[in-house]
Amino acid sequence: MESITAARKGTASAATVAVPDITSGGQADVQARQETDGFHLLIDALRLNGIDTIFGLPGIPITDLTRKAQAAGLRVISFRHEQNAGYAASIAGFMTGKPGICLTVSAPGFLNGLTALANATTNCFPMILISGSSEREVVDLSQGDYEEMDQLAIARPLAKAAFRVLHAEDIGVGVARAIRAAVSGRPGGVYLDLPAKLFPQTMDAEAGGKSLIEVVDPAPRQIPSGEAVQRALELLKGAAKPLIILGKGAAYAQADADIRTLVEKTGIPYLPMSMAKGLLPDTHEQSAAAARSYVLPEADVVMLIGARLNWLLSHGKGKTWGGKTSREWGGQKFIQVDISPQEADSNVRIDAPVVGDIGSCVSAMLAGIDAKWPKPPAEWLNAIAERKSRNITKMAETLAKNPTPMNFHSALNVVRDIIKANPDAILVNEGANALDFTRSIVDMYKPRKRLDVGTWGVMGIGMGFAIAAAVVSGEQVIAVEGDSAFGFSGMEVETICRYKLPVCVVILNNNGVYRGDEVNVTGGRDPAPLGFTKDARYEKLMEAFGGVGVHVTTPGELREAMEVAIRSHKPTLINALIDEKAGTESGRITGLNPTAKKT
Ligand code: OXT
Ligand code: ADP
Ligand code: MG
Repeated sequence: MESITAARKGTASAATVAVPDITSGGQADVQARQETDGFHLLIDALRLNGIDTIFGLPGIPITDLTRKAQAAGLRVISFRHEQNAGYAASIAGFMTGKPGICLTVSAPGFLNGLTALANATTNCFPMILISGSSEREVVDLSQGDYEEMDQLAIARPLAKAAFRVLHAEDIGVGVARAIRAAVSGRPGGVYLDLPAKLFPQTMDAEAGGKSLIEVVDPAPRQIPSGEAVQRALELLKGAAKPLIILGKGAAYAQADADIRTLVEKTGIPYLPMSMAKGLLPDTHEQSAAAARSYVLPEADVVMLIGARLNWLLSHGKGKTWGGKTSREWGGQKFIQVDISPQEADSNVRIDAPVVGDIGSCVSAMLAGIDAKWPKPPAEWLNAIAERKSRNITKMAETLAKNPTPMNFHSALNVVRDIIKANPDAILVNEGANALDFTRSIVDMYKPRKRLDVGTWGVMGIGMGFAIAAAVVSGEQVIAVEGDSAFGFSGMEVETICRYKLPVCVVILNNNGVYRGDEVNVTGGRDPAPLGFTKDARYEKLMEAFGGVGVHVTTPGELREAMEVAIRSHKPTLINALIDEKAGTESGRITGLNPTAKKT
């Protein structure tokens, strides 16, 4: 804590504290230094703001930064590919509300991290990508520097904000601006460009300490207007078939108790978006998840809390919503609770926007809901209950089957039981069928426990999310992965083993993208584009690094392997063989996949 206290007092930064520098080990470094440098100022600035973990990958010019950060007490999680470190940082941001930090080397490392930064911005996750970069003078004259690239210009359109720091005395301001931009208002990805020359720049330690900023109130509450709240409540009260949709913004807001009270006090059925599952337990009697295709077109007033009317909600119109054609409005009235004032009317008319942070908005609404609040008409609730029970019965019948070979349902029935018995475990999920079946089969019981492909449906989040979830929470992580999805980040099982993380990866292995039974129609020697090596032994990858690998072909074997993994907390990879004919093309979103006319 010395450096934090010192920096707060504006006296000296970590570099001035008389401790041996374990990285260079020389006597010269053991003396009490009067100067500080860019390395130490950056570390101090992060620590001062409560950042305790860096996800990254070392190399020129940030190698020494990773060592010094670790020496200063930060947790440095070193990955095998920057994209995975970036995804880890972004989901750490979602889970904690503090910006997740990803650290990369210049040009190629930066670009590897950039996909994750763009994904963070798209998903409204707070993250800061800090990247070393090459020399401005050389880059700007295109003189061919080592890893030359104008990184700031490239990051700017993909980030919520982007900054470059050229002078050591500006590091405090740069970090403060990055933190504020990442977490205030609608959260997002921020880029911080640090040219190589900045790190060894020295300055007087006392002045350096004083230059740092401890950000006060980084994500200020945004109180909604009374008028907006009143308008929303009136619309909701008058509804015959009201519906609440909870999105990942509601999960992020960490207003769990108030959101639950709002749902329960009003008695309105709710639909959780994928990463909002568990905000209220999926088994809650007001959950309409099992009647999704009934409630969307039938509802007359829909209140969105932290969910956008994007493709995942069919843009609020079309047949999903009861429109006569694929583009027509279904007639619903919408209330939208969101921190972004620009979100309303993005797809259809929003009759009652409530702009503010969800915590403040929900508590303001609760203040206007008393014991006399009318419960939704019984007719509406009964109709939903009937649809739900029909779907749940159908699902139970399917789950009870035990086909050979194992299919998605029989495997996920096991995962469903395991999560029920371990509700604190965090479920990471990606794939197409492996994603869609898991979402509807595996109930979640607690908030922010389901982490998945999000707004972009991006493959590759798997191991990065799993690592961050384990690091941030210390809880058991279960990653349910399609075999294709796993391939995007599979090498990080080494990272999982190196840091001894309690991660159990379950690969639902159907030998390919969507299914594994396609053949090359030409009869040629190359395999079909969607098929993978048959019966690949993914579990050996985990064994190669000292983890536990298990090959299973039945639900019984899967159950036992998962139970052992959870008891032992050891890094485990279970390669679960699934019927290669079981999946459908693109899973539940086949309709988005254009196909050529048959010839
Ligand atoms: O009401 P109805 O009757 O309709 O029923 C619904 C619910 O009511 C019911 N339900 C229940 N019934 C009973 N009990 C309970 N508890 C219950 N709960 C629900 O179930 C149904 C379904 O409910 P759901 O899911 O809520 O409803 P629906 O209609 O599906 O919701 C619509 C959506 C849009 C909200 C939902 O479908 C959704 O969230 N979808 C997300 C889809 C998505 O993002 N997919 C991932 C991308 S696919 C593709 O792009 C892939 N790629 C290309 C690629 C990507 N993505 N990224 C990169 C970097 N490169 C390439 C690739 C390569 S996927 C992929 C790999 C695939 O291969 P894998 O091997 O990894 O995976 P496999 O497919 O397994 O082989
Ligand atoms: P989902 O994919 O679950 O539907 P989206 O990512 O589409 O969710 O929507 C999340 C929404 O939540 C965004 O519009 C974002 O502005 C909003 N949001 C995020 N955090 C907050 C917050 N603390 N308060 C209010 N709105 C928030
Ligand atoms: Mg597959």
